[in-house]
Amino acid sequence: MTMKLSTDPSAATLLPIAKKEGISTVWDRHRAMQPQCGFGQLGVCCRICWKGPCRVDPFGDGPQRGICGADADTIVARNVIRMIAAGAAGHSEHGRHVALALQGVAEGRLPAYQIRDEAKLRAVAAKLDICTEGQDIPAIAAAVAKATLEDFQNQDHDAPCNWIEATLTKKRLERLQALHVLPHNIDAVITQIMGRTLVGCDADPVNLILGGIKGALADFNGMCLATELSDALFGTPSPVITAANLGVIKPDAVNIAVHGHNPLLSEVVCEVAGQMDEEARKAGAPAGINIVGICCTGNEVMVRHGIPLAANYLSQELALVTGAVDAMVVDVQCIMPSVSEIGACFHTAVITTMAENKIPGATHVDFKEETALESARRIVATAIEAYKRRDPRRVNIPDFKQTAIVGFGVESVVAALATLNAEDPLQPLIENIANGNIRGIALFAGCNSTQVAQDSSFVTMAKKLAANNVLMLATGCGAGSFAKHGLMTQEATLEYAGDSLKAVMTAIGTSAGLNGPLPLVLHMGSCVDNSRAVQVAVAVADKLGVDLDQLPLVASAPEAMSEKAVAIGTWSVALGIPTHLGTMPQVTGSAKVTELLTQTAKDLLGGYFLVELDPNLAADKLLEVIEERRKGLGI
Ligand code: XCC
Repeated sequence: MTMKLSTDPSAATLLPIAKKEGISTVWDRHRAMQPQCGFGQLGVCCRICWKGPCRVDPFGDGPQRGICGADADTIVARNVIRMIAAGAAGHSEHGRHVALALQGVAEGRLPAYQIRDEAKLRAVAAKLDICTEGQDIPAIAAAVAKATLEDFQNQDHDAPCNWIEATLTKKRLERLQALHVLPHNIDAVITQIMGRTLVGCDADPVNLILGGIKGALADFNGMCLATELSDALFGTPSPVITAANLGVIKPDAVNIAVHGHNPLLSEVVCEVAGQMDEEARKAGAPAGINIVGICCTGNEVMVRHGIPLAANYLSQELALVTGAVDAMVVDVQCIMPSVSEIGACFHTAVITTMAENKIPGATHVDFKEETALESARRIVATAIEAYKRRDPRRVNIPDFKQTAIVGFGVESVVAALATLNAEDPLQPLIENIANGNIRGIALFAGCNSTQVAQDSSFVTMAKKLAANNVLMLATGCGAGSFAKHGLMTQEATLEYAGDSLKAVMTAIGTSAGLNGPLPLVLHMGSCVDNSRAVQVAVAVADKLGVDLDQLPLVASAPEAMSEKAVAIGTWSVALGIPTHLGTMPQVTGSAKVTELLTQTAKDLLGGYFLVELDPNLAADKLLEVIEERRKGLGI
């Protein structure tokens, strides 16, 4: 029996075309990979030294220890925390780039950038306890950048990172401090994970997992600073109406897809594209330049500027199969190396931009913040050149796109609520949670995976949770799924929300001037913007005088795939949030590690992993958790 590959209607249109053209996609490669390695799936394959590879026999017949003597518990724990370190490294490096850019702006070295949201910069400074009285904007930016970069440099183990300290509830910080898992320095914590997992180091699975939790919290710290400083530089999201799915690609425009994660490049490309529109028209594209987004770079420019989203992770190759993408500009993370080969089947220029992220066969345009405008001009000019080579007979743009109302940062959620109660904006939200109109809040995050029919688990779970009056937030490719499937619309709220949720969403949306309800799922941004959802939760918890593990709040990554998702899921657990995974985590080869993450964590942290591959059952389980939490609060 063949499994359905994707529930995205664009895939049904484009996969037969890919097949006809002899282009292999992620789904073809998934099929060719079957059966996948059972040892790897269980996490019991160890490749940490060259005496190996070793693997522990899960049935108990063969070897129970690797050559060095490590058992399944040690091997699984080491493997999973190395994934956390990789995820944390990705997000934090992204954060460091943004912090360095802020520093460069403060020093007047980066002509392509400016502080677009001064109020946000001031708010960030206040949050970090930086005195701004009598200081001008460059001075404040310099102080904020300095305090942020300390989180990569501080050598005092007892002094937690500035950002995490400024972000969480007091009770949560105390609880994490007591477990010695508060990070003091992002780089150091990641390095420690790599060091302790070398051959012949930490063999205690509990100690290893605690080290992993610290790494995950370093990931959280990196995300918070990446989100907030990006807002100061590029603007804080506010609700905007846009569109999603491959139908946003235009047949009569020079189409540039921005793909990856870091907004430093895409922001400048968007700006320069506006200036070079006329050149595109002269080259024969009547609609000028059309920027579309893919993955989280797409989410970043979508929530800030309403740039339409063409694809989430699994359909990035299909964007190229439309034959109408003239340039795909990539920065970091989640870029399939196959894109350069597929681009070469068409006229598409696939352009890498980061020195540490190149792809064979792609064109590399080195991107540095100092010369961002020049690089962006080169990229846009390359796209216009490529457009001239486009073969209109090979253009197949699926006629699918959905409206999406996006851009719900903390500030815009609070602003919407303030239209109901200007004095105390959180009060209407809290009241409606307390009286049960909203049963709870679910944060959907994470990727697509070929282990799941694309987008299907997101959509199934969201519809069920909505019917049961759960307020939903989304980021990353989860947000992409909802946008593509029309769940970020007012119509979706009217169609799928339970009666009481619908009434609340309508009251808020109407008073906020949306002429109807809020969209069913609120798009908070990219993967690093999961920190926005935490901020909302912390504000609610503080107001109620409780900690995060008491709130009727759950998280879900129904189609998780990336090491970054492992890091995010783990900090979510560490913050006290029951966290669902809809794909099998590669830890089940160790009963001890599995128990730690799914049960012991509950006592230690209040949060825990809940694994359920069936999205219907997963939604039921999350509803149960929400009710259990409500009971705990006596509401
Ligand atoms: Fe999407 Fe962020 Fe996952 Fe990558 S990791 S597949 S959510 S683009 Ni964040």
